[in-house]
Order: sequence, then C-alpha cells, then structure tokens
Amino acid sequence: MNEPHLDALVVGAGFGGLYQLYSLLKLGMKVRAIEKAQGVGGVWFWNDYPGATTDTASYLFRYSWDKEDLQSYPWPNNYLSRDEVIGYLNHIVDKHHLRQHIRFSIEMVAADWSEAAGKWHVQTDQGEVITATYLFTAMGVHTRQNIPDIPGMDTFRGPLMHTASWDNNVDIVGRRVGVIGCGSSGIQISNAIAPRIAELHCFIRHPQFSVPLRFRPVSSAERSDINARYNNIHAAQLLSKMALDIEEADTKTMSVTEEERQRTFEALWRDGNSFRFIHGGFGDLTQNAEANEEACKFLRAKIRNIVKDPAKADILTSKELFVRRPLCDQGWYEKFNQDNVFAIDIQKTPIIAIEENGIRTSDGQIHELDIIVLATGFQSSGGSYKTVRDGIKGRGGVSLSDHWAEEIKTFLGIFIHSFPNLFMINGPQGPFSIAPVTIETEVEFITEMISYLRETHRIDAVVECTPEEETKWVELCGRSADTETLVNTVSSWLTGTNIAGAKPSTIFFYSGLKQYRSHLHEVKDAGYGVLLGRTTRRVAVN
Ligand code: NA7
Repeated sequence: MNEPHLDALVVGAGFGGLYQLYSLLKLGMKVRAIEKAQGVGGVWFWNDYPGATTDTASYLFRYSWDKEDLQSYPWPNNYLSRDEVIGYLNHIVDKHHLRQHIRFSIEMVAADWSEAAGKWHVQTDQGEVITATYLFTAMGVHTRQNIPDIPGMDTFRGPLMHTASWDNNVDIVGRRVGVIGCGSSGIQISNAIAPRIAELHCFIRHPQFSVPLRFRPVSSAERSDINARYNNIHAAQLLSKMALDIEEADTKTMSVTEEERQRTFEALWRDGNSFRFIHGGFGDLTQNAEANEEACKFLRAKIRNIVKDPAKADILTSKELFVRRPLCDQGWYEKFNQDNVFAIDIQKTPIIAIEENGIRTSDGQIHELDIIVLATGFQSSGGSYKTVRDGIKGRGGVSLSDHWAEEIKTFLGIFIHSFPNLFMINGPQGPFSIAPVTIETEVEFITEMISYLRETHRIDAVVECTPEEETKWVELCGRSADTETLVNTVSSWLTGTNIAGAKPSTIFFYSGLKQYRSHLHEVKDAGYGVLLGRTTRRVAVN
C-alpha cells in the first residue's frame, strides 16, 4: 500500500529516530517512521547478545526532555543492560503514543530526490514508494555488520553468529565457544558467557585496553540526589566536551610527579569507566602521545597483575597507544585465569580457515569449537548509508556512495551537499560525545530550523548546504582529529579503516559538544542562511 505524501519520513526507530518523530509530530507535521527491525531500539534492538550493556551512566542514557520520566522511570543499576534500554524506549513510545506512527519490518532500499517535485521518493523492501518533503535518516552508526571473509565459513557444523544477529535460542551451556574480535562486543560477550560454557577461545588480533565498568546497584539516596540535580546535570553536559557529567580535567599528565600520576590513575581505575579514565584525571591523554603512553604503562601493569599466566597476559596487552574507542568491562581480564579460557594471538598465528569442527590457525592447530561468534564489528564509517541496497541519490541522480567515494563529507554531520532536505541524525561527522544528549542536540537544531521555516512561511525552501560549507566542516573535523586525538595513529572503526582496503575518513567532530553547539548556534543566529541559499520552489506533485 502506498503512503500518501508525507511532510517527513523518518528512517530508523532508535534514540534518534524516535525523538525526531516525536518532535515533528509536535510541530503538527504529517510524519511517519519506518524501521527495519520488528521493534524499537536501533542498535540496541539488534545487539541482543549475552552481556550487552551500555557504558554511559544510566541516568544519562535517557531523553532529557521528559522531565517527569527522569524523576520516576527506574534504573536499578549504574549502567543499563540492553534489555533495560529496549524497555525504556518502548515505555517512551507508548507513553507518547508514537507506536501508531511507526511501521516496523520495513527497510528503505532506495531514496531518490526528485528535483521537479522537490521531494524524496523512498522505496521500501515491501515494494512501495513513499514520498516526503523531508527525509530524516536516523540509521545508526553500527548498523552494517562487518563479516570477515574467512575461507570455509559455510562448512562449520555449529552455529556461527555475528554479535548483532545473536540467536538467544542457541544453548551455550557446556559448549566450546570461539569469539573472533575483542572490541566492546567481543569482551562483553566473552565475559558474560565464560562462566557458563565448557571452553572459551578468544581470537585476538589487536588487543585493546579496557577499564573496569564498576557495575553496581544505585541506592535510593543516590537516585534522589541525581533527581534533584537533573537540570544542572543536563546544563553542564551541554557545556562540556564529552557530556559525561564529570569535571573534565585539564591538568597535563607530565606536569605532576610520577607518584601523583600513579595515584590519579589508580583512583580513576578504582572509580571505573574508560571514558572517565581518559577525561577525568588529565586533560591531554587523548592528544599527547607521551601522556597517553603513561596511561598505557599503568594499564599494561594492571593487566599483568590480573592475568596470572604471562603468555596470556602478553596476548591481551596492547602495544599501541590507548586511542581506540575506549572499552569498559566487568571482569574480562580476570576470566583468563580460568583454565578453560584461552587467548589466541592471531597476529602471530592468523586464522587460515574455518572448518567443520572449528577454527584453523596458521600454526596448523585446529581449535575445536561448537559455536563461533563473530565479534568483528561494523562498517561504522558511513556504512549504514553507503550500503542502502539501491542507493541514496540526490540532485542529478548523484549517489551518496559516489559523493563519499574519496572521503565522507558533511556539514555539521547533518547536511550533505547535493542531498537537499535530507537530514542525518547521529550521522558521520557529528560530535564525539555521548548519546542521547548528542542526538538531542542534532534533533532539536533541525526541528527548530523546520519550525522557523514554517513560521516564516518558507516551507517551500529547500534546505541544502553549500559545497564550501561541507569542505570547511570536513577540514574542521580533520583538524579536530589531529589536535584533539591520536585516532589516526591506528586502524579502527573511528577512521573507517577497520574495513580492509577502506580509505580513512574523519567520522567525528572531536572538539566536543559545547563547541559543536556553538557551530549550530552560529548557523541558527544567521537565519540558517548557509542552508537556504539554493531555494527552489516546488511544483505541487504527489
Ligand atoms: P570493533 O570495536 O570494531 O571490534 C571488532 C573486533 O573484531 C576487533 O577486535 C577486530 O580486530 C576484530 N576483527 C575484525 N575483523 C577481523 C578479522 N577479519 N579477523 C580477526 N579479527 C577481526 O566492534 P565492536 O562490535 O566490538 O564494537 C563496535 C562499537 O559498538 C563499539 O566501539 C561501541 O561503540 C559499540 P582488529 O582491531 O581489527 O585487529
């Protein structure tokens, strides 16, 4: 059944899509959301593997605009499990009557901008075409799985699953499980299943640093205290870099004595959470290699201290700087003290094949397994966009994959030149700060802009950034990566180089949420001029 023409179509029903839907409905617009999954949650819907947990504090992993909910909705522990996130989002959807506006199990397979009509034509996998004046893509960062090309994958006789398509019907108890990959997903699932399975074999190419999460219940006194301070907490987030609700330190690592440095690292380790570890003690760990190396030395000593077998400790210890997306764990290193938990160094002995009964490494050994888990990550660098089946095509039929062939290019992480009236929520080149407040910032900016267009009777205006603004933003993101981070010193999803052969891109604006918001304010204060330069009038066509 074809939808009638919409003012706006929102693609995706995770944190971003839901808030955008809610906001546009409040403006009185004719809007619909489509979602590929059978339920809400976006990345949290799909990542239903054992141990999937947020590493953002529970009280920050909420929408800030539902003040009543902030006070009353339960979060028993300091971090949320995947199921709690899904429960919360379903609660929001029901409370705000959003469900009737969402169509589930529908995937956008093509989107074409019609210059003549001034509309987007979106084709779904159900064979229908939806037309909409505005297209909001809230399609997530970690959406397209990265499936490695290992010979013999189809010959394995047991279940072989990516973490993002985990099948909870598979009984893991007493089985021998192999986990390929040790990013957030790999360490979370390994940690969660280790106590229940016969053997755990972790295949590790680049070990990463992890800091304990310090998962714990939250007392009612703590909850009351946070409830009383919510407005201030939110206001402080908006004026910070990472939005972690911590004092972001500016002390230089090398400006203090060795003793004080160790004391600070120790306190950060004890308090837990790797983002807090990086930003809570010193101000230059992300930027300065010498400072970062001090943190690495501290973490390497911790690993050696926890993991009793020196050979395993060596495989688990990163020789790189601490510059990948920081990891948090609930006892991952400790699990390697179990005799049935093995670490396999696949830099030294790469995986050469998957066979009927396990994984063969280059030393000729077959690691016998009943279940294989691919914790191999995602095509995070624009993959959600570039892999839309029949493409997203803007002015003159230019495809987004072509537009981004050399590198990802956006303005503010929201707008793309040649793709009018298309707005990305949590797309590439937005701020590297925690969700949902980052998402809210983007949604509120776009919603205010559309509201402004409606109020000033400019609903026919086509919103599009200029190539110059795009170029400037890409340069700014690149500079922020160079000055604020060391991310370009390794290959990881933060630069898109986790995918073999991919060209590096800057996929975040690293100067922080406060700085990002000031760029948004500049655009807004100038009457959105840089986005409205190319106004064309639409012809009324359905
Ligand atoms: P990540 O962080 O991209 O981690 C993927 C892991 O898989 C990482 O250890 C990779 O090793 C490994 N990997 C990927 N491909 C292969 C192949 N072909 N062979 C062996 N090992 C491989 O993904 P996650 O799902 O853990 O986390 C993604 C984000 O989700 C996370 O950062 C949070 O923001 C939430 P490599 O480092 O490439 O050597």
